[in-house]
Amino acid sequence: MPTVSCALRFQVKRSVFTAIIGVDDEVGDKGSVTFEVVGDGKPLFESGPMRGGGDQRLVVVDLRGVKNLVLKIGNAGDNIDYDHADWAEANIEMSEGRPEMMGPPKNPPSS
Ligand SMILES: [Ca+2]
Repeated sequence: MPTVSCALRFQVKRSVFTAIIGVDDEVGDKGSVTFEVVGDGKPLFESGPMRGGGDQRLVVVDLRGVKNLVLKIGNAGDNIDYDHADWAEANIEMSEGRPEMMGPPKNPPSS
């Protein structure tokens, strides 16, 4: 399954990731995606397939002890047509400091 990843590195003990996930309204009821939050290689959240047309969820993930965070988007098993995935209002609340971006996605989407 093609995925796009965004990776962050942490240096603090306590942090929480929150976002509202869903397919962007600009594609109407088209598109299908999956969202995954991975901490230090372990899945912390998996949305399952989400479709366009208003399907959205609040995600709250405790990142206590996590040093490397990866946010992944998948095509939900079909294709990437209209897969405009949003991590709306994405926020990382940290006890101190700020996350460090680890670079561009390593696996760009393919059709
Ligand atoms: Ca799809």
